[in-house]
Amino acid sequence: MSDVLQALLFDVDGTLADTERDGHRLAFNKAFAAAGLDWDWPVDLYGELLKVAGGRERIRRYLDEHRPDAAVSGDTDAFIAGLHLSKTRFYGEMVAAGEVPLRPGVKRLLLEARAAGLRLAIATTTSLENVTALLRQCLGHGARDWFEVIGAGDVVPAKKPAPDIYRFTLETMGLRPGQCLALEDSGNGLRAARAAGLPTLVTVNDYTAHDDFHGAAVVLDHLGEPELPVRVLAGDLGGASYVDVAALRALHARQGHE
Ligand code: XBP
Ligand code: MG
Repeated sequence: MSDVLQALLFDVDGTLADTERDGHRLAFNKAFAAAGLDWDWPVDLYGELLKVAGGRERIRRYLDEHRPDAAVSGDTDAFIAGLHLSKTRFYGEMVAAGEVPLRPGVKRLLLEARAAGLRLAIATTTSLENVTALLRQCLGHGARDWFEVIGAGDVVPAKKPAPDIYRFTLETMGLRPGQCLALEDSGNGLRAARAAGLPTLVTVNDYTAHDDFHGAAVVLDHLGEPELPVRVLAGDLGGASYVDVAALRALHARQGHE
C-alpha cells in the first residue's frame, strides 16, 4: 500500500465508547419492561445476541430463537420497530445522563488527528440519532462536525459484517480504502472493514476479546494514553506504548510491506 494515510474511519459501539453492556443492553431491558414483557437480557445472553449486528435484527433473533411462542400483537415487523424505538429513547436518555463513557485514548486521538489534518468519519450499525447523542454528550456540541461523514444505520441495506457501510463512507468521501484506516472492536466490524479493503486496527472489549481478528493490522486492549500503556494482543504497534497519529501513520505504512 503506497498510499499516504488520509482518513480514519471509526466504528462507534465498543470502539468509541463502551456502549453495549451498560448502555444498549440496559436500554433494551427498559424497553421490554415498558412494553409489559417479561423479557430480560442478562450480560452473558447479550454477548451471544451481539453476534447479530443491529438492534432490530437482534430483537428478531431473540424472538425466533428464545421466544418462538411469544404472542406478538399484530405485525411482527411493527412490533419489533415499536420496541426498538422505545429502546432508542431509553438509550438516548442514558447517554444524555453521562452513563455511556468514551474508551481510553479516544478523545485524545480524535483531537490529535484533527490537529494533524487527518479526515475523520464514522461507519456504524447504530442509528445517526444514537451517534450524535454520544458525540454531543462526550465531546461537546460541535463534535458532530469533526466527522466529514457519519455512515449510520439504515442508509445501507446490509449491516456489518457486510462491507456496505464502509463502502458508502469511502464513496461519500471520495477515498480509496488504501488511503484510510478503520478502527473497530469486533469480529463483525473487522470483517466489514476488511471486505471493503480497509486496513484495520482493533481495540477489544470484554464482549469481543475472543472474536476472530485474523486480518487485523494490530489488536490492542484499548488505544491507550501516555500514562496508560496498551497491551498488544496481535500484530505490531512498532514499539509505541499508546496509539497516536505517528503510530497510526507508521502502522498504515507497514501494511504495504506485509
Ligand atoms: C453495533 C451494533 C449494536 C447496537 C445497535 O455494531 O450492532 O450493538 O446495539 O444499536 P457495530 P441499534 O459496532 O459493529 O456497528 O439498536 O440502534 O441498532
Ligand atoms: Mg463495534
